[in-house]
Amino acid sequence: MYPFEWSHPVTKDSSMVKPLKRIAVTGAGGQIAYSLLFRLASGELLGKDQPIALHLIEIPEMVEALKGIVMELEDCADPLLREIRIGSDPYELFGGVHYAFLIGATPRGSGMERKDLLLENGVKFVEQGKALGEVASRDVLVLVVGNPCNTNCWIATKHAKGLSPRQFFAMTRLDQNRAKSLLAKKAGVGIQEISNVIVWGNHSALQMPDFLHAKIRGKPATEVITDRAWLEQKFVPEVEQRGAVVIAARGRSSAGSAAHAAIEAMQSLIFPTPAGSLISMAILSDGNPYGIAQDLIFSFPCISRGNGQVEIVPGLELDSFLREKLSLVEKELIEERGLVSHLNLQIREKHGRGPLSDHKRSPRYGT
Ligand code: NAX
Repeated sequence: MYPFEWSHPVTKDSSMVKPLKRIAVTGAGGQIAYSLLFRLASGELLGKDQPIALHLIEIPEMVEALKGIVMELEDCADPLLREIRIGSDPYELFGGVHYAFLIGATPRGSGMERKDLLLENGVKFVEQGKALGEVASRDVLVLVVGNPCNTNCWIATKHAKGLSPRQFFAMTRLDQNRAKSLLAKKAGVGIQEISNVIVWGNHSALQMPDFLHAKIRGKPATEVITDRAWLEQKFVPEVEQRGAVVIAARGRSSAGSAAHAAIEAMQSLIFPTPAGSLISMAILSDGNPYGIAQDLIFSFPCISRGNGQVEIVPGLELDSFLREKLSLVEKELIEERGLVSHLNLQIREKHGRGPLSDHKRSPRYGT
């Protein structure tokens, strides 16, 4: 029965000559995906002349529900959307994909320790990393959104044989946008007047939204907002806690803003960063110029040269406040890495089966 496939016959429309790009979305039945899929189908990611195929991946229990989403996508009659596949086996659904949004993850339940969450979700990213390594397009770009996204991304890089870890990114764009919006509000200027807002480290409550290098109307933010106490004691914690405050108000976690950030983040990978601008991107820390430990997925000030060629921008001066915050978030990521680095062993203990590298593909993937 699965994977279900739907395809729209290719017309002879001369504006549609570009080859199909395949976009995978995990967690496709969840709330972020519900805000994302229709925007992808309408061409917001790749442009109005780029035909696409959507590969929608869910846990087996949710695949039936995906059929409703397929119907809604059909009902949008978007001419760019040429094909939809749904299913739960990443080895099938990641086949030939050029872009992958890894959104699917289990939320932290009550009584669940951080360690349990890391283990629960880590298993999914072991298998998804392997599947991407086996069947995705060799130039696939992978954006990990599902939490804990930095460490999930790190896990996926370790299992994606045949792909470079430089093809994997974790999303800190929502944090960057939150910080940008808050600075604009405080300074009483339009969003377009704010630039170079960087969030360092982890997508967690220890992230470091950087006000030192942010600019307002081209001037350092600290020259426009001179109240350093506000920057350190209000701005930083407000950005760090924004996700929790949204949950408290809405009863659910950020979805529309997360989908928006996911589109912007993937666009930042695909297209070059405009001259003079910086983006936040959590990438492999190896060789970084800021003395952060190697082999972490850490958010840095970056530029993109396009096609996933992302470089860390060197030379930003760090004061003692920033340094101290960076060392805390670095420690957190090292701890997370330590908790999951024996994941195969823990999976065997928890699930009573051999390491995933040995076991056959499970049809109950993701449960
Ligand atoms: P939902 O619970 O609405 O949807 C998640 C979906 O993922 C569910 O339908 C579930 O069945 C599916 N899923 C679980 N395991 C899967 C697997 N192995 N393969 C495929 N699908 C799987 O959550 P939603 O609000 O959409 O959030 C998704 C993830 O994004 C969560 O981990 C959330 O914490 C994270 N977020 C990350 C953000 C970021 O900036 N990096 C911000 C927003 C969000 O909090």
